[in-house]
Amino acid sequence: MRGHDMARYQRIVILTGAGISAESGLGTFRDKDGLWTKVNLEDVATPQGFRRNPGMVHDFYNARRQGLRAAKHNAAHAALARLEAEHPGQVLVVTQNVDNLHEQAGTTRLIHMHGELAKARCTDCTQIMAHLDDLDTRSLCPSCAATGTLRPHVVWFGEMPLEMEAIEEAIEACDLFVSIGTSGTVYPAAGFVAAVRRAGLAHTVELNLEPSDGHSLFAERHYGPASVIVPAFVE
Ligand code: BV8
Repeated sequence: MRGHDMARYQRIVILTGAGISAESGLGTFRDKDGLWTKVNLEDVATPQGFRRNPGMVHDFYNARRQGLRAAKHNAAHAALARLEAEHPGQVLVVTQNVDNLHEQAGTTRLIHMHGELAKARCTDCTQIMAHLDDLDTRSLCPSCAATGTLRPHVVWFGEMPLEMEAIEEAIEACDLFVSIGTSGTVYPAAGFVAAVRRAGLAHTVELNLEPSDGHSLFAERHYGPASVIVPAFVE
């Protein structure tokens, strides 16, 4: 693939999914061996599952926090951080990932629409706090006089993703939309490319290991490992 003349674009929105972190050793969700083939998502990634069995949900996220503590960003995250450095204020990364590999690579204009594994939130007062240590059912909120308990600061199925207004605004105004390492199965993120097309302003690109569910909606597509195709695309 030839590199793109990225100088043509002034408002770049990049949507990332689990595939960008796969080569950093963090499992994806729906691939063969993906997380959702090992656990039932209704049990561990819904508010109902947490109400039924909070201990099991904490175990699931504690194991993923442990993976995160060891994980290093890869060449794809690094390429996006360089892109932002070269186009200050013009690149917004919207990630569905709860890992922290974009910030580790140096990306600063970043929205974590599905929350962050390295944070916890009080079930009572909703205060959000940095928390990369394990959580359990006795983890108390330090800010509401220790009456509330903590939950992972992640968006579960049936909950509203974060910062949707800012995302929708960026999507409607962008002139380049690039989707990286996502299967295009979880809404509302899976609907972003259609929204970009409705706005009619942007070139649309899919970079993934294989065609996603919505691949035919992208004007340009490249397939291969993110660590290879993302640097090739942005440089
Ligand atoms: C909402 C966070 C509104 C925590 C996650 C029909 C029935 C029932 C429900 C729905 C429905 N239609 C829509 C819904 C709603 C639902 C939904 O979309 N369900 C789907 C499954 C049908 N969505 C929601 O509930 C969302 N909220 O709609 O709110 C609302 C609210 C209240 C009341 C009314 C309305 C909330 C969704 C958030 C879910 N949270 N998890 C956690 O991580 O534990 S989702 C989970 O999937 C992950 O977070 C992940 O980010 C997300 C997307 O997955 P991907 O990142 O795409 O990963 P995946 O494994 O699927 O794909 C990986 C891709 O990478 C593959 O294509 C693969 O080929 C590629 N790849 C692999 N290796 C590489 C690679 N690419 C490049 N290089 C490689 N090396």
